[in-house]
Amino acid sequence: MLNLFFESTSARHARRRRCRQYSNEIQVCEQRLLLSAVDVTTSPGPGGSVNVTFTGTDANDQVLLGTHYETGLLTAYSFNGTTFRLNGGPETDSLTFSSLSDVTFNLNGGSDGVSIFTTSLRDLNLNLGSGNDFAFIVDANIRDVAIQDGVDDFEQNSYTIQTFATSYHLRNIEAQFDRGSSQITVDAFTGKSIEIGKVSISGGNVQSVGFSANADSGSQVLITGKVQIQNDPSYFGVANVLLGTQQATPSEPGSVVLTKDLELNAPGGWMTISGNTSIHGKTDFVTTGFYNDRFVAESGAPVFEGKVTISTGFGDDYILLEKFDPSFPATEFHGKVSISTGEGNDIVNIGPAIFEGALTIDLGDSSPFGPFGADNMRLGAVDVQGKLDVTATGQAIVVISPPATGQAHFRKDASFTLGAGGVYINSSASNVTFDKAQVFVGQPNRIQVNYIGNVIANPAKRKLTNADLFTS
Ligand SMILES: [Ca+2]
Ligand SMILES: [Ca+2]
Ligand SMILES: [Ca+2]
Repeated sequence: MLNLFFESTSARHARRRRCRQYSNEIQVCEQRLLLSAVDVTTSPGPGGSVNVTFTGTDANDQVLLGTHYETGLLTAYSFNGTTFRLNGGPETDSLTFSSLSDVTFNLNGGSDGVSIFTTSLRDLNLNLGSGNDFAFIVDANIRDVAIQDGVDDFEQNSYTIQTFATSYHLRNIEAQFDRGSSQITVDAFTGKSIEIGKVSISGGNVQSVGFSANADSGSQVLITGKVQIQNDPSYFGVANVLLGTQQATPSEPGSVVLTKDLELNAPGGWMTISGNTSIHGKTDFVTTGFYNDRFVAESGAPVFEGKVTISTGFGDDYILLEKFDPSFPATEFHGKVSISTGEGNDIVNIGPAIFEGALTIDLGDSSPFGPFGADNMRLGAVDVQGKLDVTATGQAIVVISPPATGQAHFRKDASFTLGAGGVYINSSASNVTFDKAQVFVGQPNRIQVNYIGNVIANPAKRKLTNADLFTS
């Protein structure tokens, strides 16, 4: 029997080496035990191409499909020992094809991985089954990508579409996730672009689904159809969207461009729009559950060309349309903006931002027990060119406080109707301007407007209704 207490140093080291060897062998054994051949069936495709279906087992099937780095041939192979059996034939390490059309992966259980690179396909169907699966699509021209995944509650799946060497185009990405957490990421690198027709993601009884698109310096992600993320409202799944760019040099920013609508509709979620991102259709961020949701546009210079609707329901929600870095220009909203944060103590911070249309903010009801005991809203450097309408049924604190270098400019009527609380114009500089505004404050409660500094207005036209004015 091994005496651990009186073992010599050299004996201890030898034992550790044996243990390491032993555990490595176990790992290798386990890997081999988990592997089995992927069945491959082919059928004729158009123009002499073939359609291929890969059917895996509950092992960890990993398939690379693309131009082989040594032979230059279109090849299916693997780095983890996955083998292939073509149309019931003998097991082989790799298969070559002259040209492919529709390709389907049914990989069943296990942690499966699919990599598609430097090739052209017509339709790609990814059914990766239970387990934590991943797919990489790199520098590949594909017409339609259909994804079906999410079998167990705690599995995590990741789908990544990237460009490094060549700009390319995908017509549609359509994904259905039934359970677990799944993410689709699109990255454009090295000055190349990815153009995608439309993106449609549906979540069932999921933990979360996510979509992100990122472009580095000089690169572009261009999505010419609608981007829609929709989770079944009868469950509790959250949905996330992140659109952003990295800008190595100011002269060559990357860009994420959506030429049509962006829609997120889920029980809960967050949406972050940053960098040089523009959305030319409408933007909808609608959450219907009890989560603390977030809508954030706080860096870079995003542009919202169409109508923006943010509706976040129950929970303490955060709407942050502000910039922490003063060198970032104002976020631009070219259409109407409607923000509704429902029950809970919500935070709405805005500025610098330009609103070319009306800005409507409904802070809903608040609770004395949550953070701050009220809804909190702050308007910094804002240029509101349409009508401003702020309402709250509960307690709300509205602060207008542009920085000394900025302006809060309200060009049309401004209305603040709060159940309780106040509107505080905290500005030591002459930088809060109500052009020709009728500033209506408070109904039914009397609200205090505390002018600390100068408020430029047209006194002949400005009319404050039902308000106490304090000047200090
Ligand atoms: Ca499998
Ligand atoms: Ca899976
Ligand atoms: Ca909420």
